[in-house]
Amino acid sequence: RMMKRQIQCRSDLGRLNAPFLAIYESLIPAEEEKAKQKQLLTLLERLVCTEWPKARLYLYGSCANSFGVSKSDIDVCLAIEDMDVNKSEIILRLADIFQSDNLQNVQALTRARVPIVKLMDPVTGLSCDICINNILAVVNTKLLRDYALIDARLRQLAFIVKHWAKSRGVNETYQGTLSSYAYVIMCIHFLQQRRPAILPCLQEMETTFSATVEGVECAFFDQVEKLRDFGSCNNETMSQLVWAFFNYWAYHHDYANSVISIRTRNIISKQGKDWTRRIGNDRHLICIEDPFQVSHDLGRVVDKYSIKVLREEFERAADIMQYDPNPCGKLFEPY
Ligand code: 3AT
Ligand code: MG
Repeated sequence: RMMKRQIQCRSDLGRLNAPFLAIYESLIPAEEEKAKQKQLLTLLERLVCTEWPKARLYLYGSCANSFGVSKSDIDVCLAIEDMDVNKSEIILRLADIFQSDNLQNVQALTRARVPIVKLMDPVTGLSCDICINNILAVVNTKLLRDYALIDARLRQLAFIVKHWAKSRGVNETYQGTLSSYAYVIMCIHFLQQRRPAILPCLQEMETTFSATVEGVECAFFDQVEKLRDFGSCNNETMSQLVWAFFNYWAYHHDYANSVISIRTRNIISKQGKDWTRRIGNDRHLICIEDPFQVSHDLGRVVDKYSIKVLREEFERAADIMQYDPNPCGKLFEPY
């Protein structure tokens, strides 16, 4: 199956670049959305500080990693120094505080894998999820944002891939498909693999940023303004990259043996990580190494049914990119 096709890409890809860029542009959030996010964060900071004066709030996820499309919910992390805090108690207390300040749809989800408070702010119209002390997510948000600043094509490709995944119903972790975070890591890895490379490996360069979070050492080069020319030897366009991305995941990735790793800028072996068999619920059917929690496979949510769905969608997308006269229409067709 892997070698099913070793074909050349279509010759008219150049003509498809403008339509893909237009879709990308249409998904970018307006400046006023950023202002609303700030406004809500300021309100939440004021409320939280009355109870925990030393606490800090951080935006993370797509509202802060630059991969957020317009009208996304925002993700907020409450950082409280005191390490033996009981997260459920804090979540319940936060819900009380927010409820008495007229925030709407306040829900405390204390039994979720990551306990959160959900709310909707009627003034800005924004919905948000607040978690406690999830600092690794704040740090991986910074890593993704820094990668996006190196070459504009990462953000363009990731917007198209996320938009495709949402349209096709394969961005639902509770149904065994991949998170947005996993898709962005796949895009970074893909651009590290182009020849000449479009992205470097920030974790293999000199350390200019480091943080130890929950015993995990997170270190990488973050002076990305010095890397603005990094990808300039490669002049592949968006449509070529979209074509090649789907072609890779449809027909070239070795699902049986390979793990993609942006930490090492390489494809590494499942054997080396002992990800060759099912352990508990981790089946390792598509292996995507988390850049910091290296024992975490971001593909662990995928099961024997959803892997089929996912691979068929990659093949569908690759075939549309290869043969369809109007791929932009077909690619994002609701499933
Ligand atoms: P959307 O635009 O909301 O779809 P997002 O970038 O906010 O995309 P997610 O909602 O999937 O992405 O996740 C929110 C953040 O949580 C992104 C990342 O910083 C962190 N995160 C998500 N999944 C994981 C994971 N498995 N391991 C570590 N961090 C994760
Ligand atoms: Mg999100």
